Amino acid sequence: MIADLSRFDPNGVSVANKNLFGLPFTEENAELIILPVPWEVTVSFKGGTARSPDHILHASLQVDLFDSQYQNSWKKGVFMLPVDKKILLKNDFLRKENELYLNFINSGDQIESNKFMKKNLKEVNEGCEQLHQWVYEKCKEQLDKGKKVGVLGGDHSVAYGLIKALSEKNKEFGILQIDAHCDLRKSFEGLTHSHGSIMYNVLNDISSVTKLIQLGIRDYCESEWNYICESDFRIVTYFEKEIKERQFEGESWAHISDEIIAQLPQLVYISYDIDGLDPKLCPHTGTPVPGGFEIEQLNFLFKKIVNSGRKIIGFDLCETGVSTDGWDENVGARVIFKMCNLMLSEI
Ligand SMILES: [Mn+2]
Repeated sequence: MIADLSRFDPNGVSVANKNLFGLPFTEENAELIILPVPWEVTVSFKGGTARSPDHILHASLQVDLFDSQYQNSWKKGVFMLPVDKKILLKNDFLRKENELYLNFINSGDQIESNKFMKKNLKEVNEGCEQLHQWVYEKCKEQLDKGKKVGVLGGDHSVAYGLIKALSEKNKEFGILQIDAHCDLRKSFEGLTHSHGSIMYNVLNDISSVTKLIQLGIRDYCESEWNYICESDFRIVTYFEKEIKERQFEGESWAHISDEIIAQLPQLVYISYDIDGLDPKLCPHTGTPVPGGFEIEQLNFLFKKIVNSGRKIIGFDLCETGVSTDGWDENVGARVIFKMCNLMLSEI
């Protein structure tokens, strides 16, 4: 089914119609479906990202639809599914349980001696597994219909279900991860599905992911470093320090971008943790770290990926915070607009 755009004025003011960017599409006629996942159960520092999909939806009405690079992309249709209130309620409940648990172990107490806390941890871990399964099923349902899919978090763990669903349709693909953190912890304080473990879990469970390229990493631990070194180049990490130093020595970002792209397979999934950007662009993200990318720096790289003939098969945008002045959401809306355009582009 093709949407009738004859009555839609892309130059006009966007109308709040419950769809991203006020676009006039439905679940049936949109080529790209965005699944919002209001989930941040394992977040240990600043909360809020579970509510960012609704905030980004609101902020997205301010985004101009004209993208000089990809002028026709949005016309293929983007539709964001409604935020599932049951998932949000479950998130709120389990996040509290997790807080109790983290406070308990952070005060030095031993979990083995406390039945209640043991049960608590089990519930959190099981809840996260159920969430993965839910995301997987939702994404699979859309992929089976021939749709393209992007996920909007929530914390970074929400990407797992989409990557798993894509692995059943694509024998071999690479992940390009934008992040301040490696997210390669085997488990974090007993939490097997922590946002800090997402890429460890993906690599451990999903063999179709033949390459993980990480960009902008600037906060990581020794075990993550060792894991990368022992990965036999399945993981290639461009630490922020290394990128900046190469640039200080006079190397261009264009040159570094080409080097990154040459290592990517034909099919690419982009995992965009917004904390990979300079925190001035995401001050209310869960775990901000000084440094980071400018938006255009990444858009330049993404354009080169598309121009290289590689195909973007899916993406997630995660960890966007919620702010009183709407700034984080404003940035998030602009980032997801570009991601949609890239995914729907034809070169
Ligand atoms: Mn992350």
